[in-house]
Amino acid sequence: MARIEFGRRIQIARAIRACRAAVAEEVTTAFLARHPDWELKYGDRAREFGIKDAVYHQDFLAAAIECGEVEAFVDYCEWAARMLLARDIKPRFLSENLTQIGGQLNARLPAPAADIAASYLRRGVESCLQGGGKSEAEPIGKLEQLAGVYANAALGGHRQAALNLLLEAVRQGHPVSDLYSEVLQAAMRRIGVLWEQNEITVAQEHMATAITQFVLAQLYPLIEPPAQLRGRIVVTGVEGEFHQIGANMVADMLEANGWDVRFLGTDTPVGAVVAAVEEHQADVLGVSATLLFNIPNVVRLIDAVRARFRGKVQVLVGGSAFRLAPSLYEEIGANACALDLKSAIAAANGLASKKSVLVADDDAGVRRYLSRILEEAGYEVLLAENGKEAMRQLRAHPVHLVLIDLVMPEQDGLETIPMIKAAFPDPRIIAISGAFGATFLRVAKAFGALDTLAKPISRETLLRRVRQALAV
Ligand code: B12
Repeated sequence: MARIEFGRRIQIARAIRACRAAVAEEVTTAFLARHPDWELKYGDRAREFGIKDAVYHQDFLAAAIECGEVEAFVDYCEWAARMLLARDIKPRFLSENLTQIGGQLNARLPAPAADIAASYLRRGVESCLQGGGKSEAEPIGKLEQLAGVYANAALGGHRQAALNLLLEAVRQGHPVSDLYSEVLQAAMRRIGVLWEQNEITVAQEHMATAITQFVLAQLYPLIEPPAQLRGRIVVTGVEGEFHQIGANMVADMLEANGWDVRFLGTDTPVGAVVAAVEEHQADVLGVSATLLFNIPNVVRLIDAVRARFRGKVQVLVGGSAFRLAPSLYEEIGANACALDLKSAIAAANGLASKKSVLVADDDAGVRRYLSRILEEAGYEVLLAENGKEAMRQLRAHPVHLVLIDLVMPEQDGLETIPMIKAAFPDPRIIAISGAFGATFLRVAKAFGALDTLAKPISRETLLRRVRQALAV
């Protein structure tokens, strides 16, 4: 299926959210009428939980559609099937509910939206009927055994013992960053699976989480930040998100890498995050989201940050919500995305070194359009209205990439490209030209342009090709 445009996906997700409560009521009432034994077995909770679950299924459905990733919904259905099975509820009941939700949405949404929802629900039903697959497996690291012992200590409520295990590992020379990812993260994921499989109580999970937060706070003073400052960053979990440990680890490790960090914890309201970014004069905002259905809040936050600071503040997103939606961050206007501790630090460090792009075009409207998109994406933009001015700018500033129009007065692009190549070895060149410029663009490549773009140029294409050119 062709990828549906982001704006359209948001509309479909909104339409689902708008009717999810009514759909949940209908589906649960019909379900209990078909299975009267459920009310006998579970009493009033049958209805209460039925409605809650049906809302939940639709929240994930809407979020997966918004992300444009059917696999994200499949992942959710597999997880839900495993969860229910561990509580003696067969996956066929889940698939029955999903099918009924499909029927209700079909009656309430306009046909194209209903078809999309139906295609996601079909995949979800297939996956849960196959039994829900395996729980998330943690890659086996060298500290795996320690992670197991730590998880047991935390689940047993042995706070001091849990801390001692890690302090001993520090004494043995293990870097704190390895202990964060290979022991604490691995243990928390293991604890998640045990909770999913109904093998531990919610109280045990809460206790283990509290112990891990305590241990993190004891390890933090052992971090020695370098003297040189890389930049200023605010890190927060998005509004609605209660998972905090991942963002906390990222904040600590950024500090260990020379960032001046303000960590806001999690579930921070959009306005408060914007105010904190302003107060801290942050170069970067790091946003954490674990649950897929919190993505709309990430979108709201990024929109607010863009409205207030335009491209001055770069946005780095991360957390499990992005695991199955690798290209989502670009669509929602973030500058980078990372899914684990090491790549989070690498991505933030990458954002710290702003890349500069020179846009040379004689059309003021085109210069404005391209520079707005590039600035919002975090690039520093220089402008020139002909080849001569472009050469002057290149002599005055370090430039990583030149976007150059081929037909310009005074000195055109075809003449300027070989001059740039001869005088400046560094900048990559992307030649741009109007609809009839295909031949010009071919010649531009022969003259040394790395890539070419025919106008009109969409935001997505521009950002993708600029990023590709800068990565060479
Ligand atoms: C502890 C926990 C909770 C605690 C969190 C408390 C706290 N103070 O943090 C509480 C009890 C609040 C909780 C609640 C819920 N939870 Co919970 N929870 C967990 C658990 C066991 C551990 C989370 C954790 O700390 N992981 C370790 C950290 C280090 O990993 P991480 O968050 O992924 O972070 C890393 C990366 O993602 C990345 N990263 C993270 N943030 C950022 C930010 C930036 C900027 C960058 C660049 C990178 C980045 O780097 C981090 C380090 O490598 C997970 C299991 C799991 N697999 O994680 C379930 C889990 C996430 N929870 C789950 C669920 C379902 C829930 C609830 C819906 C349960 C319920 N019915 O109430 C609620 C939802 C609450 C909400 N609205 O947010 C499911 C999610 C399933 C799914 N399909 O989405 C999981 C996977 C458990 C499971 N296996 O079933 N939970």
